[in-house]
Amino acid sequence: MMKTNHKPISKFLSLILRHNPAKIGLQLDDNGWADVTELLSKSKNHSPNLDIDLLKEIVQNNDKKRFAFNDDQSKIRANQGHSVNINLGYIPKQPPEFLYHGTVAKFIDAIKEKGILKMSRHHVHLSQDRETALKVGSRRGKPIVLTLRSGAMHTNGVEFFQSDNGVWLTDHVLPEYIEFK
Ligand code: HQG
Repeated sequence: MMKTNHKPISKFLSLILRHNPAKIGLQLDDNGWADVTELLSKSKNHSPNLDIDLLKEIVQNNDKKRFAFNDDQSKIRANQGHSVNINLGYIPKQPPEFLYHGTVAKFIDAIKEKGILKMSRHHVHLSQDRETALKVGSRRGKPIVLTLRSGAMHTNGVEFFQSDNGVWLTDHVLPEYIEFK
């Protein structure tokens, strides 16, 4: 049997649950949760095929575990990547000695000057391994992977968090912690 292409619906859910719930008249609570029944009914015009079974399949099989249900599956939220202001309740966590950031050549001069900024997201997103950072960078062209001295940052008082799907988050990475070779 051919596997359904979930990508358009996953993109639609990312847009609604991370950036623009008002597009379908939905409200997220302070912690980013949307009511599942409401999400489904309000999505009808935009995504007619979306029903509870498909939603469950997407939550379970999404390549990056972008979404999560609460315990009784009455609510859903995005695990990270929001631009709307919500509190995901992350607890600070000690990062590994090194983390990685995938980017492209055209940003390197600005990063040398200002460090890695969160741009339109709530946090700078960092990867646990080079392979993941390569994929992140490839979204924008020929990838460059920067190695970050996250252990030293943490020792010097910078907070890190880890999202439910394993992405490391921090507020800002100063140039002095980045290896540019
Ligand atoms: C760059 C995807 C100029 C930064 C991915 C990046 C990830 C600067 C871009 C997640 C800069 C921001 C996050 C500075 C940083 N000057 N450019 N000072 N500092 N940049 O998309 O890390 O599919 O907001 O290098 O897989 O690329 O959404 O961040 O190129 O996990 O689930 O500014 O998004 O996951 O881009 O990606 P983004 P990102 P999802």
